[in-house]
Amino acid sequence: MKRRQFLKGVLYGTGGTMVALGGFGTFTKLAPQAVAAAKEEAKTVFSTCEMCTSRCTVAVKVKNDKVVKVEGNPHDGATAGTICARGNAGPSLLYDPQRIKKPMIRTGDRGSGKFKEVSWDEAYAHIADKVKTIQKDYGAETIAFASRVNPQDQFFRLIARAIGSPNTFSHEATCPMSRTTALEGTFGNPYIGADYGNAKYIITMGRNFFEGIHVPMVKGVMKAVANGAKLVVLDPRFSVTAAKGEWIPIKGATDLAFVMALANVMIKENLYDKEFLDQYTEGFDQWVEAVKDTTPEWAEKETGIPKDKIVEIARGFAAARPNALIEYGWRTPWTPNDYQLRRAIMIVNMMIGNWEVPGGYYQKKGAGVLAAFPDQSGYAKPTGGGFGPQPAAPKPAKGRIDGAGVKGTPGQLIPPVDGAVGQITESILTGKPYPVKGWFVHRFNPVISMPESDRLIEALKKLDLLVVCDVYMTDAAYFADVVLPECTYLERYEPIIDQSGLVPKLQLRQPAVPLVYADTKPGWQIYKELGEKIGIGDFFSFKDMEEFLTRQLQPAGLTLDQLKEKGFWSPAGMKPFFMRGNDPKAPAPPTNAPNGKIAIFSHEIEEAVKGEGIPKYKQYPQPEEGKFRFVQGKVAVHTNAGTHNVPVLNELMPQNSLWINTQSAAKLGVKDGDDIIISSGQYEHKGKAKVTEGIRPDTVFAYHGFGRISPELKRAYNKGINDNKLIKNEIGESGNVVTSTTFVTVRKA
Ligand SMILES: Nc1nc2c(c(=O)[nH]1)N[C@H]1C(S)=C(S)[C@@H](COP(=O)(O)OP(=O)(O)OC[C@H]3O[C@@H](n4cnc5c(=O)[nH]c(N)nc54)[C@H](O)[C@@H]3O)O[C@H]1N2
Ligand SMILES: Nc1nc2c(c(=O)[nH]1)N[C@H]1C(S)=C(S)[C@@H](COP(=O)(O)OP(=O)(O)OC[C@H]3O[C@@H](n4cnc5c(=O)[nH]c(N)nc54)[C@H](O)[C@@H]3O)O[C@H]1N2
Ligand code: SF4
Ligand SMILES: [Mo]
Repeated sequence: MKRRQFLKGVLYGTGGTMVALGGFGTFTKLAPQAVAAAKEEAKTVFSTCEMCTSRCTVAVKVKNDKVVKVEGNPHDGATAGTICARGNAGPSLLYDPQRIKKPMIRTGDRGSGKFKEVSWDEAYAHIADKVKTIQKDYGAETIAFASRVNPQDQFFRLIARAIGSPNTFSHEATCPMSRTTALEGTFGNPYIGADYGNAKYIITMGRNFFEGIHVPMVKGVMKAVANGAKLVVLDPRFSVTAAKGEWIPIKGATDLAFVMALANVMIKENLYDKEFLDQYTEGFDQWVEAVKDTTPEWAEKETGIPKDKIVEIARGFAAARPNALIEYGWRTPWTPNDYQLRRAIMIVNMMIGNWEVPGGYYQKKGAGVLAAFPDQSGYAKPTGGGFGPQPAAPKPAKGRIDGAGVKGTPGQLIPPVDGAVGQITESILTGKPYPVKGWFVHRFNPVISMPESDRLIEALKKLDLLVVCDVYMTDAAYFADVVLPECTYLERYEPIIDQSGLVPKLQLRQPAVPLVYADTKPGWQIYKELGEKIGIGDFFSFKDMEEFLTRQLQPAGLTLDQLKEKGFWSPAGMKPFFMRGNDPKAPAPPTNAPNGKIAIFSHEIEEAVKGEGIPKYKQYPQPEEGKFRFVQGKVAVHTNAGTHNVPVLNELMPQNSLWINTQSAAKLGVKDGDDIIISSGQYEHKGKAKVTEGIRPDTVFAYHGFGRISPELKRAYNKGINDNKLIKNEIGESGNVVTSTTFVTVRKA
């Protein structure tokens, strides 16, 4: 098999993937079931994957109430019926005997690992009791709620609303928050997508499409590359994406200098779309002023990229206008002011007018957006809420601990639906602005996912109540008072998932099989029953998910049975809708930003922090001799900190190692595979070295999510490096964590 085909199979797993993966000896364990299924007809249940939050559509093959295989959904053009290796591993999670099977209450000290199994009723009663005590002694606002964004958030967050806590958080500060802040400040909303498939020139700053997988995006970028698009990859290390394009090993934390130099060249050489800027944007003059001195010569010193290369990229990018894009990033917490990098990226994008045209950026086409276009509005199907009438919620007695969303203050940069989740640790430990006493955690593993694991654990030990709902006894669950076992995504319904892009798309998650472990429950049921026990049951005014989903679909004129047919709904016959299409003069409303113009100068950001309305370069330190910048990223066969204990994925990759450049390693006397100690000064971690040419000499890299702390994750426990043990808990300017500014030293163990 050619290397390219092989990699394609391994990374993107199709029906044919099993063959490729069989080479690892891992999936052969599933083979007897798969063979049996092939002989006798398996039924197909169309649903949505949750092995990561890309949430691809899937076809689940079920035989005698057993999942025998998960495949891509052949009806879905966006994935072309493919899924990745992790999506394939769904059954391995479903049938893992190490899943938590019953609710548990802690019996020993926090971190002692001593728990007893209890009934759901006992678990709810214990939580309700503690909630009431905290409410009485300290106020409901001292109970924080944090989850990884998921369709069941509406049930989880309803507990907070109904008891009167404003402190709800998502994981987003660890992930795309700077991008969200940038998009809101520029376009008035973050629901902006990119049409990779039709792009002729793609520049990506770190965004690693082929390891940080989202199948429709992977398909788009592969299509573009296959059609001859240029792919320029700026990354301090040689990622799989870099291997598919031109690798530019940029110095970490300097990307903004590169982007501002592109703008400088494009303005000097008149390589931008003046008409577009006049018609659709405001504040370009201020940008011209901001980049007048950010020359390629200057940027070469900052970024380490030769000036001629910067000029070449600027010209190549502009020549492909408007069907070209600088990728806006996904995990975007490189530096404290990362949001200004994302702003600058979008400004340079707008300089070539790549807005609402093929190969450019676009407003996602949900029902609300389509409704404004008479020739498209027929395709719009607005969904509704699933709850019945709601009682009035108590007004929180205090504001949020992170000041998110407060106008006229720096907190305005922090999207309040997500919040600066790093502030929870700080408020527990410092009591500022007021202490956090209770913490509910759903589908989120802060101990591994948030910086400074040791400090976070210290904080968890101070809580009066920690409730964790997960499918495993994770590193966070290990310190909890009460652990609630959710069933997996293959066993439950969830609210409608809106995945609209250039066309509307409503996805369904539905149970493929009955509960594997009878004492696990879906999240919606857990929070409904807990709400009833706490005395806020009136808020959960729906009987079950069939009723909830039916209410959601009713305004759209759709039924649950219709969604079950293919697992999703998209309007038949609708073509990808670009508001401007190929007509550069189209009088389309481009954005819902204030003033109806794309905000190159952002009044909102200026209102939050004076002087920041236009991005300006901030220089961050570079590592001195003997130190390395520590960066991290995704690997194709694992998800964040979520899959390292899933049997087949653990077998594929049980641990990580620290990438270190060949010359740097030689100076330290470190050889490939050596045991090493990595030190941040404050914290140390043991690990193994991977000596490679594929990284800058001043940088080291580790795949994220390893080095697990909970001994109950029996396969993943203590294997590899937990990056967040080494990184400080710093809250960036838009509420983001900061993961690319830590310096470490490395020595032989
Ligand atoms: N297989 C797989 N797919 C996933 C996930 C997964 O865990 N596994 N997770 C999903 C999620 S939640 C997300 S957010 C996306 C993330 O997908 P991506 O945004 O692509 O994120 P990462 O892989 O974290 O980071 C990509 C690269 O950033 C580089 N980098 C670090 N610092 C800098 C810097 O200062 N400048 C530049 N230019 N580069 C830098 C790193 O070396 C790394 O190679 O992937 C999603 N898809
Ligand atoms: N230093 C550093 N830190 C990082 C990153 C990095 O690259 N470097 N990556 C960051 C990124 S991009 C992200 S998105 C975050 C991700 O971090 P998290 O938001 O914590 O997400 P995951 O690790 O994907 O999954 C969290 C938990 O969900 C559980 N889970 C899985 N399925 C279910 C389910 O059906 N129900 C329930 N209740 N639980 C379930 C998993 O077992 C896991 O414990 O981490 C971030 N942290
Ligand atoms: S990218 Fe892979 S793991 Fe993530 S939702 Fe899609 S198939 Fe599932
Ligand atoms: Mo993420």
